[in-house]
Amino acid sequence: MKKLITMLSCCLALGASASTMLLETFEPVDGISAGPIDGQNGWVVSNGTAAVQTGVVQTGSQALEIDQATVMHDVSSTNSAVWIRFQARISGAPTSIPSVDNLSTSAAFFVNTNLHLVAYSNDVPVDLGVSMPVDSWKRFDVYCDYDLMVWNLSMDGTTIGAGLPLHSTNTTIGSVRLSSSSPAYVDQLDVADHELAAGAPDTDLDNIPDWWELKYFGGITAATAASPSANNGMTYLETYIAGVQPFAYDPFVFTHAEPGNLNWIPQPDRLYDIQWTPSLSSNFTTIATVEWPIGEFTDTPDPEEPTGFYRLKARLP
Ligand SMILES: [Ca+2]
Ligand SMILES: [Ca+2]
Repeated sequence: MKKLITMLSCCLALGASASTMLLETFEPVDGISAGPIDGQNGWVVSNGTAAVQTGVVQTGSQALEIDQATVMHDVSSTNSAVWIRFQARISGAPTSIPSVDNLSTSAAFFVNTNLHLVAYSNDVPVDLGVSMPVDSWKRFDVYCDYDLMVWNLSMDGTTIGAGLPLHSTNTTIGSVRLSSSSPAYVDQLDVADHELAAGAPDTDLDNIPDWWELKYFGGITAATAASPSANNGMTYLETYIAGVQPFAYDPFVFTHAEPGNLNWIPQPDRLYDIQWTPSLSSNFTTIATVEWPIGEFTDTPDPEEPTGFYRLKARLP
């Protein structure tokens, strides 16, 4: 089976995985009850016990506590790229480091006995020189690219491991796994086949996230945002915003199935200005703005101006 793994081991060992394929809040509203997680929402526990509790939470009223156990959830995707985000908190240094011995493991990281974050680069654990604080929630973002066979790891929006070689015999994610040898907490786990909204790590602050620069330019700061792309004169930044290819003609498409009804594929966090003009010799004016995840707009017919032209402008917030 396909496997990508995220091990949170207090040891946070992560091995990563892709629409949202898995969004787990550990909340009652999502069908999770306090108590053992095994068997709830498809979670499987091995090598110990892990339970949902109310004492230590990052968001809402419940979070998962893992203590001497491994927690796993299958995920599946047809996409070769996966974005994973979760909140984690440890309560002390681990007594031992985890073994990551599954050859189909794609990406994994953990906290070592010195509280340093360690990431797997292929089969080799590499100390990232970054400390995991105790008793403090930290947000981790993992980006895995199975085309390039590389992955990125960030903590609280700062990339701490970039372009790490990805060891996998698979072409996409199969599961997410979290384990810990001492009490550790996990909340707000989101696994998706698209960029997750809000806060994608952007090391050079050029508004193009690290994952995109890595994917198309081979390094997390390698793209020059304002340079013209090979796509119809758009800059690289504009191709990223529109969600189109930077190296080939790939127009942003919106369809017009019925009069006044526009449809397009929205990108995370984008705003879309719907602009209109009665004739191409006149300026376009913005008649409405809609926000991701909405990818549709229906105009109200104006009997005074029965014909005209629409334009859609994608932008960042
Ligand atoms: Ca929660
Ligand atoms: Ca950037």
